[in-house]
Amino acid sequence: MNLTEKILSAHLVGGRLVAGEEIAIKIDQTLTQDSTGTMAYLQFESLGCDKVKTMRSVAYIDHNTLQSGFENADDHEYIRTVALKHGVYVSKPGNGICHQVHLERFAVPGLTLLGSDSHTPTCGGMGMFALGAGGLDVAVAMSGGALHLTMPKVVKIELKGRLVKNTAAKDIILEVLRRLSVKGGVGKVMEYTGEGVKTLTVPERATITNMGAELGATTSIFPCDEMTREFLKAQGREKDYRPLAADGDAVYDEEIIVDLSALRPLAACPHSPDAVKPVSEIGKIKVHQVCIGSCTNSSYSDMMKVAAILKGRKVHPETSLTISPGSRQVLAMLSRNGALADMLDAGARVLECACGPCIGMGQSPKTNAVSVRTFNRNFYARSGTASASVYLVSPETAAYTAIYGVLTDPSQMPEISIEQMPKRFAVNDNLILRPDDFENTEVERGPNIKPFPVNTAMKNDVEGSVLIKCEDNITTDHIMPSNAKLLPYRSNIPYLSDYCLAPVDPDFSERAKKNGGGFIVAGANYGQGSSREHAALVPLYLGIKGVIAKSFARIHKDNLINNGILPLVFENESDYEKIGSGDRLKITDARRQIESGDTVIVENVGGGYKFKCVLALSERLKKTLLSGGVLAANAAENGK
Ligand code: MIC
Ligand code: SF4
Repeated sequence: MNLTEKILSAHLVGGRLVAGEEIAIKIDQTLTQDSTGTMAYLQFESLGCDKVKTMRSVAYIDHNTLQSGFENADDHEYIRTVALKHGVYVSKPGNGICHQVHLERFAVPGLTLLGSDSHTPTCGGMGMFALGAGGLDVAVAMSGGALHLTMPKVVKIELKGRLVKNTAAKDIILEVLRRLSVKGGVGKVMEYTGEGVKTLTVPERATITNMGAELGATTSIFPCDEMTREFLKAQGREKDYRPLAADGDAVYDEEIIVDLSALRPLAACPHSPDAVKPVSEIGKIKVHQVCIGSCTNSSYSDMMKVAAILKGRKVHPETSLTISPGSRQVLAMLSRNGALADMLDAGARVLECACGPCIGMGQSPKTNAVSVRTFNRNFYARSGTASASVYLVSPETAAYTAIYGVLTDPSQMPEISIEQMPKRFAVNDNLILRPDDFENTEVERGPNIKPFPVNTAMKNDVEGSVLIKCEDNITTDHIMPSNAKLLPYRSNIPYLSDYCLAPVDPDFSERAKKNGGGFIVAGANYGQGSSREHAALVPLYLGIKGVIAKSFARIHKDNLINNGILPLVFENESDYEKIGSGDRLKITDARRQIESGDTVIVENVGGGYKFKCVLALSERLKKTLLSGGVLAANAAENGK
């Protein structure tokens, strides 16, 4: 068996491990973060479960730590109290980014982890089967329910050789993105093997599994070996170690070979993580801002490399450099060993250990700026400045770029050598609250916590106008933008609804409201990126009945179904060309059509023609969809 099959077979509670079939697996651990967490816990409460049923559930507060008004502080307090009351650990603001902290303190090889954040696969770097999902799926898992998913294909990524001077783990995943694209991983697990694996530390592996999310992959995973033991030991958690690897004769659906020694520093160009080119080919473009951090590249060794490059040098006078260490553990170590002083002396602006600029929480660049970041996403307008051009690179490339003020190829610079793995990390868990210590916590709901919309059972005839026709690769950052102005309203769906699809068409929301809802038409890979369920809840609030696309990203498709919105796929892509914004669509006898097959006939009423869409779902998912989503189905079952 490959490693995926080994872990899945140990967690299987329904179905068979056959690619394309629906399976159900037991979830051992969950994580939430604050911007998806409020919804997840509101939904968890509505499921009526007293204490979480998982081995470990953790609520992180890491995304919106600006607290620019009471709204955000209300969200934090709701999360803290609701989590502790129900047996969930709380990682307080300042403790770090959920994925970095989870890797350090909670990840256990061989277990399953479900997180309400698309980069949950980060812990695959430690041999966990870790998946991102919408808040509702995480709420169900916390209440003891299984996770249902389509059994993915398993891709073997064989790493050969070792990285050469100043080339990094980030360049490995950028190379995979260059080859496979942002849709190349949909329906697949990326399983890393080969002699090159042994040369990579756990944080380096985590950089790779983290950005596997940008491939659209279900998850990515590394074996658990002596490197993993060393990391766990340095975290004081050696007892969690167990060796794990694919069998020598394991079978895979696809195979890819990456020769590490042939890799050179790469960059993802605007506005997509797969628009990858060698840094040397892009050339020495002028750079106004450099941001180092995010859950992709904020580990201790990443920071030590940056500090080593900055030591004794100066940030270019026309460039701003920000650094956000991934966790308080990392920052504390940098402050003790002098690396922090090297960063400050060079002119870096050191930010809080949080997501920060990665989700547009501050540091929006100036008009038409070039911003070079060690992050994982450079989607259009995500930085908060629509005219900015964002490039994604390794910490080495970013640090040299900050010094020279132009995009700089680090392989042309002197070799940096740092201690890759400290013998002992500075473990201090006093920002993690244990639910056992807070048994009698009362849930506090400030005025920012608003009820969320729940759909009703699907009508027999589903009708509406096409409200918008979008291109390929629409991200959830397009559907429901997130930035410093909007993030405080993650628990206020009516407020957010005014901004739905605004980066594509600022009038969309008004049109949807005027029409009393309708359909969204889209190209391929609709809903890629974030797991935010708000990209389904807000359209639901606006009366969206269905999305007709060439294809969908996994998490967003699940979120649509969970909320009773039809995710239809054009059977013939030529029908995408024919359809126009404003066309009136009708699905006659929708319930019967969905129940009886895998396709649905849609009538373009004005156009006078019909076309076929694919809706190949399991019986369980069809039932959920027809009931109006998971919570509506639950309420119907309980006779509410
Ligand atoms: C992101 O990187 O886009 C986020 C913000 O972490 C999201 C979650 C969210 O929208 O709150 C994600 O990746 O799932
Ligand atoms: Fe936070 Fe950015 Fe990572 Fe999302 S991708 S979890 S916003 S650091």
